[in-house]
Amino acid sequence: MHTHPASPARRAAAAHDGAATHAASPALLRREDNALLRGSGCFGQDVQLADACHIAFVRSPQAHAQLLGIDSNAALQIDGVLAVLTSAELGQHVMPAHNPLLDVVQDTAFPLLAHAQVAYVGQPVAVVVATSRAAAREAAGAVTLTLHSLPPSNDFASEDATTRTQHKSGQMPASSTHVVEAHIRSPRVSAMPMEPRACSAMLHDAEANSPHRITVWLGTQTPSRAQADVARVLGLPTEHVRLISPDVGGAFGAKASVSPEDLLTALTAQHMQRNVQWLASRSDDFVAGMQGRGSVLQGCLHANDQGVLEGLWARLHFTLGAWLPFSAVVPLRNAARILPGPYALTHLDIEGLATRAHAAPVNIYRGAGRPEAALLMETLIEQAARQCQIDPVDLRLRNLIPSQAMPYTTPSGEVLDSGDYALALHNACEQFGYTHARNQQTQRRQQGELVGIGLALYIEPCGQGWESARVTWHENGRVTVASGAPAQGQGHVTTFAQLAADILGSDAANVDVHLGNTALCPAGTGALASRSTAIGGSAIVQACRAVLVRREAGDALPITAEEKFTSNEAWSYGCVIAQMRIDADTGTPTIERISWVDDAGHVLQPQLVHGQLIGGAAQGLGQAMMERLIYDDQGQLITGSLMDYAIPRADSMPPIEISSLHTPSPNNLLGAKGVGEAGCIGVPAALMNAARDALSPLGEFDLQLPLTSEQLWHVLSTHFEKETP
Ligand code: SMO
Repeated sequence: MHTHPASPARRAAAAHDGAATHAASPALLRREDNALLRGSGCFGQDVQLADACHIAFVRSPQAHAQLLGIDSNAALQIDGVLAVLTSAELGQHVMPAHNPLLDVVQDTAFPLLAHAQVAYVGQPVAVVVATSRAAAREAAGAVTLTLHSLPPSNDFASEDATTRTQHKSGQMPASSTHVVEAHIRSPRVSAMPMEPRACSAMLHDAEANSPHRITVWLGTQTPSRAQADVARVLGLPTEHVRLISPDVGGAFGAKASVSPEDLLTALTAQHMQRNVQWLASRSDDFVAGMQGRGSVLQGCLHANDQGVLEGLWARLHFTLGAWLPFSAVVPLRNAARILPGPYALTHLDIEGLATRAHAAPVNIYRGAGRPEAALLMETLIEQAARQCQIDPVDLRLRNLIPSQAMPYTTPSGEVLDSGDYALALHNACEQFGYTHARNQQTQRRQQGELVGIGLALYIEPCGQGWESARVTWHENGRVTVASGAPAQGQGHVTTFAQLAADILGSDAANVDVHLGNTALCPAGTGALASRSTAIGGSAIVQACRAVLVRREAGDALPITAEEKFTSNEAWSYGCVIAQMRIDADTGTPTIERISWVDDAGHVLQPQLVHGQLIGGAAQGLGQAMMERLIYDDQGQLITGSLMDYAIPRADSMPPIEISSLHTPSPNNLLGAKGVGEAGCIGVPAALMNAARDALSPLGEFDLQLPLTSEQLWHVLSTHFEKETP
């Protein structure tokens, strides 16, 4: 069944088989898709406000400089330009505070608009207001800044750590039979939602019969927090702001926290007393959108002669941007707390720190620290297996936390709720045909091919805290579900409607779902950290049950119940096995196939879960194979367009086989766990291990992400030069 594509024709056949496994059956139409596929969705650009003016931002061309002057005269001559606003006109407002999960040292609050100095290329310095978007953009280019350059830092010295975290337990062994080390760089990447950021602000008459003074349309994962942020900057009570997150063309963490441009759109509307619209260009998002990853991961793993792990030492260094979005410290916190992944290892010495640089902000990005933990741990595991000369599957089996130990409290205090890690590994091996594949690998190696098999196990904690839901059973029999968790492509409307219908004994077609609108939905936490079904779904269950209880007690329709559901994290996990061939002459890597077992607990909508897995795998593959943002030593982003920054396309995708386990989580009413981030967590680590395994007959190489043909060619040619002096 698992043939190796020896010829292009057979490779095509294999790819076709794989494509067939992508298509889940039978086809379920998502409620969302009819409108979205026919072009009648409402994305940021589709919000059209009467008599609106448009804005564009004058951005800093330098990474670090004193701002001595802003000359708007030429810009103001351009037809249609209404104003050029600086902090002198709009006031010296600051960005909201960061998430208090980790103590953060931040000397000053960061300004919405630069004044006195600039701290990254792309930082907004002034707002150009015009009657058309084209005029605003043209005029932004005509504003001249007088800057006195200062030396930029691509990493503020570590004495200036913005935040630190540590987990220590047990005694690190003084000596072990086997000690392996890894030093891995996880480059910054762009989240690259298909839809760039967009924000529109509409003013309301004070006399109108409405509590709202302003409505803001913003594609955000956290409408309630954005509503509060806008209100604070405008000096309004929160309830005077209506925030609507319309259809959103992808978010991935990059739209989890407000950006200066979002708040400046609302502020400009208030200042001009006009409706205002802003639409980011792809370039705007490259230079000033929130980026992801960007860390250096060092680790040292001790094992005895039986391959039993005896200790893990790790040092994690995340380089954040010039300012901290709300969730900027979350990746560091996650990476440090979830090491050593699914392994029972009690001797830990883990320290992490985050520093800042004169660069665009870094925030959570699909995985948010979990990929970093998996990358470091799984690379070390396979190095240890090679050094111990134990098969990497066997070595893992000797160290995985057993299912009987669940719930399992890790040395860092995390409580893994449920799961059978060895079963995921076993099933993945079976599905991949592991023994057969290793035999084939041996034969191909004898014929001179460089072919590798890489495994990765991963764990995916999926959010804790609360989410809200309001369920109304109307007199006409229809049901309205309003959730605090909005959607950015996940299909929440489909999932939530079916969920409510099942509990109320109704039909999903009778259920209307409201998301992402602070006027229609209860205040919520938002859609992030793979938590919407587990926590947001449980809130819907709770509200539906409350409605049913009152109905059974004889209450007349309509009946409304609003509930919050609070829970601890549910821990998804899985195992990815990847096979990669590396061309010995050119270094070109070919991912031959990926086999994957994921456990997302109880699954409500298998087809939507499948879509999440495939999408995450594509982004994980992108980070592993091609994506990398590069700043030069002047702090200029030299990969600021899709000409210089590669992202995966449909034809980058190898055949992927996926199967699932369904270990329910005891932590929520649905037994559900998260799934959105799994592909970004497991896939890069498996691909890294496949590449290292492919080259292992030649030696142990310090490969880094992305695994470009250039890097692999360089490693190979350096190696062969040494071999043949
Ligand atoms: S990276 Mo996610 O939006 O927590």
